Amino acid sequence: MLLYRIKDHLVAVEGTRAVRLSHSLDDVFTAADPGALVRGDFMSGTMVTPPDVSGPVAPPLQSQEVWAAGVTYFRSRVARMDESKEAGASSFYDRVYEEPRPELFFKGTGTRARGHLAGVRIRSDATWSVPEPELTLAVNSAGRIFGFTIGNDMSSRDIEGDNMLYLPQAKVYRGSLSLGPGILIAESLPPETGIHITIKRGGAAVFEGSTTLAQLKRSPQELVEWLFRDNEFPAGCLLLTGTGIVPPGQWTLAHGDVVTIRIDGIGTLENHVEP
Ligand code: DO4
Ligand code: MG
Repeated sequence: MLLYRIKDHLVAVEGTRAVRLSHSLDDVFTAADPGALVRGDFMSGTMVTPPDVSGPVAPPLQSQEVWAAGVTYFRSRVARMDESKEAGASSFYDRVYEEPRPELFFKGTGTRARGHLAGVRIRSDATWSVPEPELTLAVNSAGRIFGFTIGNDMSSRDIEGDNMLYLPQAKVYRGSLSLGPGILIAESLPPETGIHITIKRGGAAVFEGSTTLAQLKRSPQELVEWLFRDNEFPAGCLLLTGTGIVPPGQWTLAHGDVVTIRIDGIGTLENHVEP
């Protein structure tokens, strides 16, 4: 079942049946068993026409914070070590990939998140920018994973590579996050689940990449346990699980590029890079 935020309410879709729910996303993220809440609501709610994902869809969050994990795939470790070589920081990435404690950073709240078919941005002071296609966990206030969506962790590689202390600026800026279109209600996904990205420029593909969840070094549950350690999320949270796809070398995004991320079983998140 997929859950979409449409205007001020939620619509759940399963097969050809679409139902307007009586609960809000905050209700879902704070329920002890969000899946049961949504399924109960789905049985009794009003049928509506299915959401039109050929048009813009609001990001699937309300009061939730959005966090992100990093260097959780070997590909990300290699790319980060390369970009930070000159700053002498490459061993930090190697260590965080191997050590028990993961990299976790705050990415934003609803005010910073963009939805499906909205624009994302590259920083005006960055010269090397990439999208990061990431499986994103929907986690309730008790730390229970109840769903999955698609996240784009837009990143300025030159700024992060220059100095690791610039990470918040490389990662958190206007238009640096997109999410959606819907949340797949499920507690786990098979390891063969594919994550795919295509970037188009002037209508032609200029970068394509794929990975699978089998390449994710840490389990979603492990990442959530670290995130909730000595922390609390009264409205639940969304957690991006890191990227396993990084374009090669100095490849950079440009204004007008269209970034399409597909995750098997969840859907397709598309965003253009704003001028
Ligand atoms: O250390 C920088 C961030 C890593 C990241 O965002 C990722 O691996 O996805
Ligand atoms: Mg990332």
